[in-house]
Amino acid sequence: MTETPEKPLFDDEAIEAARITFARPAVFMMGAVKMDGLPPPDLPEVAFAGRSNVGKSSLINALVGQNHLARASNEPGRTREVNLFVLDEQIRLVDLPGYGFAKASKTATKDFQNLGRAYLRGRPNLKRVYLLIDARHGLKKVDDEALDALDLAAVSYQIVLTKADKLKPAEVDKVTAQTIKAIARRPAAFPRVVATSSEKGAGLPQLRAEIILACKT
Ligand SMILES: Nc1nc2c(ncn2[C@@H]2O[C@H](COP(=O)(O)OP(=O)(O)OP(=O)(O)O)[C@@H](O)[C@H]2O)c(=O)[nH]1
Ligand SMILES: [Mg+2]
Repeated sequence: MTETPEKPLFDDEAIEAARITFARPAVFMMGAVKMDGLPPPDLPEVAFAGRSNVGKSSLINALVGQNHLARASNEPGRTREVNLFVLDEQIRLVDLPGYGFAKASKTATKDFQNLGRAYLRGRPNLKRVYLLIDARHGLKKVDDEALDALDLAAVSYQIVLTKADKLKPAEVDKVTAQTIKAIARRPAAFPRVVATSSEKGAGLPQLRAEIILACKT
């Protein structure tokens, strides 16, 4: 068996171990509005970033199998703080405010987006950022800007496609391949792209395994 960047390859054991960890209790720890309000960097963290409404909060809920842990909503700009959740007392999952959203007051938007940026640049225990992209839309200009910033800050990130249930499997494969191609030369990008559906569960076992692996390294 060879590993190709298109197909995340984890053996059954890794998938099962990740499933067990994510089935353990996940609790809300805190919402921080300032960098100095964050807890000490004493546990590995993975963060979920991406455009407003792309499905960050929903994905966290789906990964841990709890519908109401992170607040998901139809209303873009729902998550305005850096929200931290602790899984099994060993990994922190971090829900970041979304970008590319213009409806809130300009200053407020700027404030919470700056906080997201500061978090991404300045968190020593941040193991990986999951940059979420709506599978229906693929990478947009505003996403490229986020990727530029992550590359510049040398923060390791991996692209996760969301809402795959809204597309046919062949279309999901096509967007996945296009995305892999688009990030190939980006220095801080992880080469595997995971297509997920928080609604239907597709891709979640692989993503759980990716997160466990990222936290071990
Ligand atoms: N069909 C489908 N809808 C989804 C999926 N994930 C999220 N959604 C919907 O997309 C909308 C936004 O989801 P959220 O999880 O709140 O998005 P967010 O990225 O946290 O948004 P902000 O906090 O505003 O940045 C909600 O109406 C969700 O129900 C999915 O996998 N499939
Ligand atoms: Mg949210």
